Order: sequence, then structure tokens, then C-alpha cells
Amino acid sequence: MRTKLLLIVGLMLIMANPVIAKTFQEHNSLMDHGDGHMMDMDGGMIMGNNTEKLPGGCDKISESKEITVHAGHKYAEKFPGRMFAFDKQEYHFKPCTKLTVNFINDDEIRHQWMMHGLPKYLYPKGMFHLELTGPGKISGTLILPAADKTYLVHCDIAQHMEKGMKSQLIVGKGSGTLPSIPGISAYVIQDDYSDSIPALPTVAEKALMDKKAETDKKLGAQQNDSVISGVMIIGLVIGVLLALFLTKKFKGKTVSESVSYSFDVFSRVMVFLIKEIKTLIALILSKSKKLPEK
Ligand SMILES: [Cu+2]
Repeated sequence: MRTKLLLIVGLMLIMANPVIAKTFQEHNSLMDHGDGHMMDMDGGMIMGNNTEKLPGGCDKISESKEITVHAGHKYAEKFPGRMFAFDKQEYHFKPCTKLTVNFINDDEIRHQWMMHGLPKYLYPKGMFHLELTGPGKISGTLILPAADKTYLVHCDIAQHMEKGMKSQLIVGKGSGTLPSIPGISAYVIQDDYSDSIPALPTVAEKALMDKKAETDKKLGAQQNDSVISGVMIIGLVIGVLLALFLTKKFKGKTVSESVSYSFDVFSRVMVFLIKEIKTLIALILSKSKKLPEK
């Protein structure tokens, strides 16, 4: 009895596992791997962290700014057809700004805040990158270059950018607007439903369609008015045949005899059906066991 109870509790815990939310985690103690690459063992990572090296063309840090960026499914709600998004789609900064980004992941999946196109002599692969595998917060700092430029910021997990997790960071006057920024610019690959949307009818066609619909309605009403329908005829035939069969069977029998006979037939049919279903289930189970091993 106790074993059974433990087994049930265990099963319930296993089933409840996906429901138990991961807890929010602050990633404060990261291991420094050099070149601005820092990470911990809990899925937090920073690449291209730079708090002091000035990019070419910057005499000094123009100003220090700090932003908090949220990433999550819920921020895509206002963009029809998108699944993921950052809470903001555009940022503006002066050239040579020292920018600290507090990245917060509100989802229970992996997200990134990845900036591209930075000078490679300062940022490995030209990237500044914050990453979290689950709900939490991680902070990194970079110094923005001197030139007017629009930088792409996105999440590089497969399909997250395509599904909306994309923003643009504009330094100075920027260098134009990037495509497919939710709420800001048109999608590069627009969803096309033209095949499934019928062309709108002209006024004349519409009038014709209305007229046809009206006639159909009248015809339908007439059909419903007729007393004898196909289904009714079939029902009548079955009823008459059954009545003939039963009167023959019950000829000379009392009412109680007839009733008991009917129940007998009914129970036999039920027993037969149950047996058949059992055989069928046994057959299915034996087949599913015989699946190939590899
Ligand atoms: Cu993502």
C-alpha cells in the first residue's frame, strides 16, 4: 500500500515537472575568459564586454548611459504573426557613449541580445553579446563607435529573429533603417496569402450572386416543404420490415415471452460485441509490442 502511494506521488511529481517554473536568476559572478568574454555555469554569457578601450575617432567617452532590455514572448503580442520580441525596437545614442545594457530574459527559453557590425579590433567578430538560457538578468558594457551608424540587435537562436526578436540601435544620425524591425519597417519576406483570398466581386457580380442566393433560398424552402424526403422513405422501409419480422417471431407468444426473448437477443448481441472489441484491443496491443527494435 505504501509503495503504491509513493509510486503515485512520484508519478504526480514527474508530471508536474514542466509546470514548475524556473526561478529568476541574477548572473553576477561570471568567469572572465579574456577579450571581454565572460560566462558562468548557469547559462549566462557576455561577449565583447568593454568598459575602457576607446574606439578609433573617440577622444573620450561622450556620456554614460544605462538601459534595461527585456526579451520575451509577451512583447510580441502587439505584432501580429510574431512570436518573440524585445520590449523596445529602437535605441538612440550619441557617438562614443559608454553603454551598459541590463538584459532581462522573461521567458523560460534561451534568448540573446546580440549587436553586430562593431569594429573587430575592439570586439571579437564585431559583436557585443548578452545571453541567458532562462529567466534572469545579466549586464554588460560597451563603448559605441564614433561614426553615425545603425546597428542590428537580435536574438540569434534559430527563428527568433525571423519571429520578431530584432531591434535597431542608432548611433548619431544612423545609417538608415533596417528591414523587418517589428512596428518600424516592412518585412523583407512578406507573408503572402493572395492565393487563398478570392478577388472581391464587382457590383454587377455581387448583384447576380445576391439574386442567385435568393433563388436558392426559395428552392430550399420549397424542398423543405415536401412531406416525403429520402431519409424518411428509408426509415419507413426499415420500420415496416422490422415490424413484419417481429410479428412473425412473436406470433402466438405472450407479451412477457416476447419481452424476455427481445432481452435475450439484445444481451447475446452485446456479449458478441464485447468479445470482438476485446480481440481487437489484444490485436492492437500485440502489434504495438512487435515494433522493430531500432
Ligand atoms: Cu531568443
